[in-house]
Order: sequence, then C-alpha cells, then structure tokens
Amino acid sequence: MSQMGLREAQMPQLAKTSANGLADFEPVAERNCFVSSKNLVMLVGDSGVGKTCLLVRFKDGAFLAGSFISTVGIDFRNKVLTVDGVKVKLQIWDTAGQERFRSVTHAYYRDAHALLLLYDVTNKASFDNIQAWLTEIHEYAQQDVVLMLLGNKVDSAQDRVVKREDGEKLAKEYGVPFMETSAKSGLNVELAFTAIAKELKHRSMKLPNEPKFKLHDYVKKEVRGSGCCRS
Ligand SMILES: Nc1nc2c(ncn2[C@@H]2O[C@H](COP(=O)(O)OP(=O)(O)OP(=O)(O)O)[C@@H](O)[C@H]2O)c(=O)[nH]1
Ligand SMILES: [Mg+2]
Repeated sequence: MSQMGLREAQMPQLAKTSANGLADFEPVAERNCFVSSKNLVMLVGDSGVGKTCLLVRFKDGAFLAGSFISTVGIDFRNKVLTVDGVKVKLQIWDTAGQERFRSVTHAYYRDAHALLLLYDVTNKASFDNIQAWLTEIHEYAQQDVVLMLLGNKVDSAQDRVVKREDGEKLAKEYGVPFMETSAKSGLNVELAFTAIAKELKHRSMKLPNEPKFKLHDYVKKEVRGSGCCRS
C-alpha cells in the first residue's frame, strides 16, 4: 500500500485514538499530510531572557536587536511545521516575564500542551529563578505538559555566567530535556520547536508499528549533531 493509501486507511482510527486533549489530526486536500488542530506552546521565564526574540527568530528568521521592549500581558503567533511529512500547527504564546503580569500567565498554563522555559546564560538570577518557575509550572500546568529548558543568548560568550554544564545538571535533576540557544544567531531555535512539535505529533498520532518517540534522546542526539555548545 502506498504511504498515501496507508494514511487514508488510518484516518478514522487516528481521529479516535488521539488522547490527552491533544490535537486531533484532520485530513487535508494536500497529498501525504495531515494538519493537526492547534497545539499550544507557551514561552515562559524571567523578563529579558529572550522569549520574544526567540519567537520572532523562529517565526520570521530575524533578530530584534536594539532597545528591549518588554512584553505586556501576552502575545501569540501561529506557525505550521512539517514533521515527518505531517503538518503540525503550533500556536505559540509569548508571555510577559515581568512579575506584575504573573496572574495573566497563570491563566494560560492550563491550556498549554508544551512549555519552553528560558533562562539567559548571561544572567545568573534568571537561572536561579528556574526552580521557582518549575514550581509554578507544577502548580498551574497540566501534569503531562511537554517541557523543555533553554539557556538562551549563547552568542554572548564573553558575558556568559551560567555554564552549559550547570544548565545540563539542573535539567537532569528535574528530568527535562535541555539545550542552549541563541535568538541572535539562530542556534538551535528551529530545533527546539521541531523537537516539541515531534513530541506533540507522536502523542496525538499513534501510528501502528511506529517506534516510541523519545524527546530526551532526540534532543541529545540533535544537539550533539549540531556541533554546538561545546566549549
Ligand atoms: N545577545 C543576545 N541578545 C538577546 C538574545 N535574545 C534576546 N536578546 C536581547 O535581550 C533583550 C530581551 O529580549 P526579549 O526577547 O524582549 O525578552 P523577553 O524574555 O521577551 O522579555 P519580557 O517580554 O519582558 O518577558 C533584548 O534586548 C534582546 O535584543 C540572544 O539570543 N542573544
Ligand atoms: Mg517579551
């Protein structure tokens, strides 16, 4: 059976088997692909760690240099990623890191399918606050939310105060995948979102005979493969 034929045959089953409130997959007119319902991905972390810049880099391939305009409340962008021949719709919520907007952010956690938690490798306080963010996530987000820790601004090598090993250690302690990123150079930005999209797609769309996707292993392999982050 052709790939197209196989997918068509599985369509009703796919719609039935998607679980966890995650996106159901709908067939589209286009050949060989499905478009998922919206998967909600939230960017969280202290003010100034680079959440908005990471999103703009991912969405538009550009870097917002110059004066820092802190996000007010919450903002969002949509992007469709093709993962293993399947289109996955991501709706990415860019939250405000400032304390005064915290109650706004709390209201959105419950609906998030995935969270990217950022700190800034040039700002020790943003790293020290990760535990508080994790406590908050534990309190407000779904128990099975996909979570990844990102150490951003690795392009600023001279200003780095948080070692990669420290990020890795913390991530290991909490059992979350980890990578370092740069919204400025683009390092690992696409990879971070692709990894999340792959995990969400695998959770929603259980194809028979497909091996279980392991987000941790994927991230480790891809980060090693990108040749980054080794000092
Ligand atoms: N060198 C460098 N600067 C960055 C990077 N990402 C963001 N910045 C800078 O850091 C500052 C803050 O970036 P934002 O993306 O606005 O920070 P934010 O996390 O959205 O902050 P809030 O909206 O207040 O929560 C800006 O001046 C950016 O230009 C990066 O990867 N490298
Ligand atoms: Mg922002």
